[in-house]
Amino acid sequence: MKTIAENLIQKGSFWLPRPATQIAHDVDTLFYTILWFSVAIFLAMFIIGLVFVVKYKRTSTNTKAEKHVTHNNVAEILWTVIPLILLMIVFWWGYQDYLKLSVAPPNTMDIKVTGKKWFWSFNYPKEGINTLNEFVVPVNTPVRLIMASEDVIHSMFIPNFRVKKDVIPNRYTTVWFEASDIGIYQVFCTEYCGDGHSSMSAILKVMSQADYDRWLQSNGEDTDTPLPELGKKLYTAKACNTCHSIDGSVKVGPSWKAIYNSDRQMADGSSVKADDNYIRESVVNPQAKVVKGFAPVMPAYAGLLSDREIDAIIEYIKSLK
Ligand code: HEC
Ligand SMILES: [Cu+2]
Repeated sequence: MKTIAENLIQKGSFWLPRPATQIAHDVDTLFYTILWFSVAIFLAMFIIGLVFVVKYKRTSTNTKAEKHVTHNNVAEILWTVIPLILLMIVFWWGYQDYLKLSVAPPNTMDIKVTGKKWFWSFNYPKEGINTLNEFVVPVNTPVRLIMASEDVIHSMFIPNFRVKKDVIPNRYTTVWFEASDIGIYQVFCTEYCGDGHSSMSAILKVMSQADYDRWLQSNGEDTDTPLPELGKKLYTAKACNTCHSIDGSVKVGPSWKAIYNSDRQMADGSSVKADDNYIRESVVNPQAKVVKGFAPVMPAYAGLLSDREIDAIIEYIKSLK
């Protein structure tokens, strides 16, 4: 299974990350054709220019430089028609690839995607599985993402697949892909969406059909990792780190350092002990008790984290002394 680093950097070219869908290969072929063609034309023009500068240099002995040409029909038609033909070829070729990228085949597996400041949530409608910042698809299967935003404009970008589409509030946009390589891929948000934009990334795991079925059966849950370790993973995987530090520094939300079992001051003047139930409620329904000095901007994670995952986060917060 190829890692993110291999897919994005090591196994890519100087220009582009490693392609992992058929359409990515098609897009690259067009890109490299235009690139090297442009380089060839640039070099040819440059060399011809140089030759002319030398050949037609005005000197007392060079008589060729005397003739001043103002007009040449044949040359003008050629330098209009040839670039026109080249541009039409590029347009037609690009249009064909664009159609392939835009029109999904009829039998796709659909996943609902929600972009939200600052994480991605994925919903498998048939299986009833919800995941956060990580999703899984089988290899060699056409997959369609039906996407919407709950707040501002975000944008879904999977570099290895060469698919990118804005994710907009109040309407659905879609992208589709068919991964041809098993591996772990990085997903980015490519529309600046506020403070946490740079950490608004997700992971896409492409698995064999058998592994994918096993993942579905375990309901997409990680049941192997011990709780505190899982909690540490979830801290970044579920985007808590975009708003909460673990070193005492204040970000959008309070730091988690040493909050366990401490007395928390609420905005309404009351004081609450940060025990397991308080933490659980803060995650599932953050607006129930809002910490003093902070805006009630934490998204509710109800339905997005399993009980085991919430337990893991509580264990992790306990360990931050
Ligand atoms: C968009 C920013 C944001 C994200 C993402 C976020 N939080 Fe929060 N969180 C806040 C803010 C702001 C507060 C304080 C206001 C409040 O209590 O609602 C808070 C409060 C809390 C508290 C209470 C802390 C205290 O000092 O009493 C806990 C526990 C908590 N969040 C857990 C989490 C967990 C777990 C995650 C990830 C699964 C998470 N948060 C993701 C913004 C965020
Ligand atoms: Cu975003």
